[in-house]
Amino acid sequence: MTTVLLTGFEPFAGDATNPSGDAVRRVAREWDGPENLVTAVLPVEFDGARRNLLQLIAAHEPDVVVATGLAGGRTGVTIERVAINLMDARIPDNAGDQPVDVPSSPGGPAAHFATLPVKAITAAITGAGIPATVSHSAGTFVCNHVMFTALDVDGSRLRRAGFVHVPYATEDAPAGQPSLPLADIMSALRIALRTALDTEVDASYAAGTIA
Ligand code: PCA
Repeated sequence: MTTVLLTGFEPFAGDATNPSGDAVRRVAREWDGPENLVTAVLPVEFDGARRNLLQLIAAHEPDVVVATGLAGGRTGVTIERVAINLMDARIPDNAGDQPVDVPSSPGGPAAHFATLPVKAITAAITGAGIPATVSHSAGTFVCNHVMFTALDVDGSRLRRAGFVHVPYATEDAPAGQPSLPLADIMSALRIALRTALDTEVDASYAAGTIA
């Protein structure tokens, strides 16, 4: 049986909610297979999130991992293409840790590319009328750390892993911030899972940026 691990995050930086965790809970409630879906809402803590993720992967041996988090200020869903081996926290995490210029994995490679079909996922979400783009930076906070950790795992079963950043949910967005309805964020995550499961070879089209 194919197993997929989908994660979101708890709220952080003073926000009352985090649309990634809220959407993941909803996707879990409505999942009707046929694959086995495991979901978790991770703490926004460098150490805690890494530990949780590694435990989940060891316990459930997923074939596919899709981690998600909030990127407040972005206008659409962004499919991350690369995780870098660097923690540089502008604010403390929810445990009070603020690593600066510390590698996610000492001695590891400088970066990992997502092994999800990022362009096929982006095209499928856009095709459903939800704004989505490929992103070339997952930042240097806990989300990038989790993405790097997932891609750094020496998992015999793990076939594909990556990260999806979502914007604020319209229901909870701070004034003036771009957002999407939580229902659209949830649909985007469902499409990302389905595409990651069903697409063998990624799409190829220009999705780069000049700067
Ligand atoms: N977003 C943060 C961490 C948790 C979350 O939802 C990030 O982008 O690193």
